[in-house]
Amino acid sequence: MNDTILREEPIHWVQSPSQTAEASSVGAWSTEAVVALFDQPFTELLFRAQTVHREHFDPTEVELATLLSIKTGGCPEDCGYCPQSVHYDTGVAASKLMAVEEVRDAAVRAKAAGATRFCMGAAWRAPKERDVQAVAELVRAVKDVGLEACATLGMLNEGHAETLRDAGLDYYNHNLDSAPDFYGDIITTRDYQDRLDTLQRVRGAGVRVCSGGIVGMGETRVQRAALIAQLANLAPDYPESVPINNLVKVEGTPLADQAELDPLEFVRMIAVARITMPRARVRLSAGRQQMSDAVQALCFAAGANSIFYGEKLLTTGNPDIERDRALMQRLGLHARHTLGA
Ligand code: SAM
Ligand code: DTB
Ligand code: SF4
Repeated sequence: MNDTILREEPIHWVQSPSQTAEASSVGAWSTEAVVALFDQPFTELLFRAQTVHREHFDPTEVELATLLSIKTGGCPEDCGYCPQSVHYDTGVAASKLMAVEEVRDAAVRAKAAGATRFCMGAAWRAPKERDVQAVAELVRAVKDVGLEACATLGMLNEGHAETLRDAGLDYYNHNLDSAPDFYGDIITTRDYQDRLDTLQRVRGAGVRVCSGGIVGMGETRVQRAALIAQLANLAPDYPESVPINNLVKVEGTPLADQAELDPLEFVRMIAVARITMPRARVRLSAGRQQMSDAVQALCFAAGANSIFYGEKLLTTGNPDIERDRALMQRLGLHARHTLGA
C-alpha cells in the first residue's frame, strides 16, 4: 500500500527560514528546504502557497504583461532552448532593432487591450553602448503611453542599467534560467556568474529585478529547487518579479525533443516560488499555449499572479487575448489596473 495515501501521522509544515529562530534573513533558503517544500503532498503545498499569496496580494488579481521582440534572432549565444540563437536552424529570421514609432504603436495596442506592463526583448548577448541609448528612447516611448516598462537585452555593462533607469525603466528581466549545476548543460557561451553580475548591476542602479527560469529542460526536482533557492536568496532581496517558463520546444534547437514535464510538477514550481518569494509577482510565463485551462487554473491557485498577454511571446505563440479573457472570466480573476510596485 502506498503510505503517502494512507498516512496517519499529521503533516508537519516545513517552516520557511523567516519562521525559524536561527535564520531570519534573505539568503536562508537551502536547496534542501526547498526540496522539502516540493515534496509536500500536492494539496498541502497548494494550501500553503495560497495562504502566503493572500497575505500579500488580492488572490483574484492578475497582472497582464505584453511582450514585444524589439530585435529578433541572430544571437551569438548558444542557449539550448532558444530559437533565436545563430547556432541552431530554427527558421527565425534576424531583424534590426525596431523603430520608436512601431514600438509606441505596439504599446498603445497593449494598453488598449488591458496590459499594465510592456516588456521589450532583444536577442543580444549584451547590448552595445549605442543599443542601450536606442532602447532608452523606446523606454521613454513606453512610459509616455502609460505602461510599466521592462526590458530584457542580455548582459549589462557598467552604466547601462543607470541609462535605462534614467529613461524610466521599471524592471530589467534577466533569468538565472536553471540551477548552477545544470546551467552548463544548456549554455556554454557565458556562465552563471555573468548572470548574477548583471542582476547585481540592475539592483545597484535601483531598477526592479525580474528574474526566473525555465523548467522542463531535463533538470531534476533538486535542480528546480536549487534554482528557486538561488532566486530566493538573491541579495539584498529576491526579485520583485519571477517568470516561471515551461520550455517551449522549438524545432531545430537541441531541446526540441525533450520529454514533457509532468504539468503538476510545473504547478509545484509555481507554488514553491510563491512560498519562498512571497511579495514577488510570480508570472506563469512561456508555455501557456500548450497548457490546458485546468493546469493554468491550478497555477493561479498556486500563487501565480501575472501572465504574458497577447498572441505572441518573442518568436513563439501565446494564447490569444479572447482565450485569456474567457479563462479569467471563468475563473473569476480580474486584471490588475494600477501601476507601481
Ligand atoms: N537575450 C536576452 C537574454 O537571454 O537574457 C533576452 C531575451 S531571452 C529570449 C529571455 C528569456 O526567454 C530567456 O532567459 C529564457 O528564460 C526565455 N526563453 C527563451 N527561449 C525559451 C523557450 N523556448 N522556452 C521557454 N523560455 C524561453
Ligand atoms: C521570460 O522569462 N520569458 C519571456 C521573457 N522573459 C522575455 C520570453 C519567452 C520566450 C519564449 C520563446 C520565444 O517566443 O521565442
Ligand atoms: Fe540569445 Fe537570449 Fe536566446 Fe540566449 S536566450 S540565444 S542570449 S536571445
